Amino acid sequence: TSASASASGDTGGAASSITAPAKASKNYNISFIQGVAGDEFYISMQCGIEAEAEKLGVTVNTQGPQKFDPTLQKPIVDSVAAGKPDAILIAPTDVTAMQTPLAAAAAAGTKIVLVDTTLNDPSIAVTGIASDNLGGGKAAFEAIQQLKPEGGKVMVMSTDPGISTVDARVKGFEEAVKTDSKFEYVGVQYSHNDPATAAQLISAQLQKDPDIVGVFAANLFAAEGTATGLRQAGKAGAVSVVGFDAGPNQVKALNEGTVQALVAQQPATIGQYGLDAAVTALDGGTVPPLVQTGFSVITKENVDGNPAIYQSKC
Ligand code: T6T
Repeated sequence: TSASASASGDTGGAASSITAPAKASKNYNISFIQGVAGDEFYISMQCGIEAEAEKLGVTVNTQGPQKFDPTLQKPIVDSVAAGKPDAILIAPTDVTAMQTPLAAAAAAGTKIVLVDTTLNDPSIAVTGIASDNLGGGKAAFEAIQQLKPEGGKVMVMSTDPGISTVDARVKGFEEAVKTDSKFEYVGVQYSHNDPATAAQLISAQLQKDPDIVGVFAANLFAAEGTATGLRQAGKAGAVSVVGFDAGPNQVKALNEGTVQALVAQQPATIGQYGLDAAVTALDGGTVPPLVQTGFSVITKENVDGNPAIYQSKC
């Protein structure tokens, strides 16, 4: 069934992989700037990048802001760019706010590779590598349909507007809900990537709509807070939750029955392809402008030992 283990197939014209070069022609100096530090999605991506860097013989330095916030990420970009690295792999925290700093770094000769999130104008970058986020949002709704075949009210817990990944997931979910008249969409809440805020927002929404049957939590921290809020409201298990991402906390919530399904991305692969793209471009080769990686759906049935679960360290 589609909720047990579906890989995304439709790349909408994007490439689905990047060919790895055998070795870099020299030891390039590459920086990886995460969307936020301490997030298992970006930790797993870092692991993929570092493993590939070792294979190709280049040096990678990783850092990330303390919050998923362009006002904190921009100074990191500016200071990294001032050191004129050969390439920057980055998950921009906002499609608009990160455009100018990254365009400036590109204009100064640093190759930019967008990993996970993108920009309003990604043409300043060598390539952009991301999950099929639109398809992932649709898969999240399909999981809710299976969990609640009788239908009812559903909502989305997102992080912030202006983040390409979660915006695409919300859109994919919303479009899918519209195709099934048994379901009523009560809207999206923005939790600013803060689990405590997500927990507050979910309990407020449950006061307003006590008959909500399903929640799509659009990333790791939205899912964490949604699970907490439902537990506090005594609604854990009664309301079905499908979360994006599969960190240790989400796996715990799945096993406890607070969350029923997880859409797991492939962060290590995104990182690996990002590093491959940077080295290929630095050595004068060409890479596809857009690469889309897949996802899988994890439930209680297939969670044990599932290789798609994110890492907390490499
Ligand atoms: O869902 C991932 C990532 O894809 C998104 O852009 C931001 O949130 C995460 O890092 C999970 O916390």
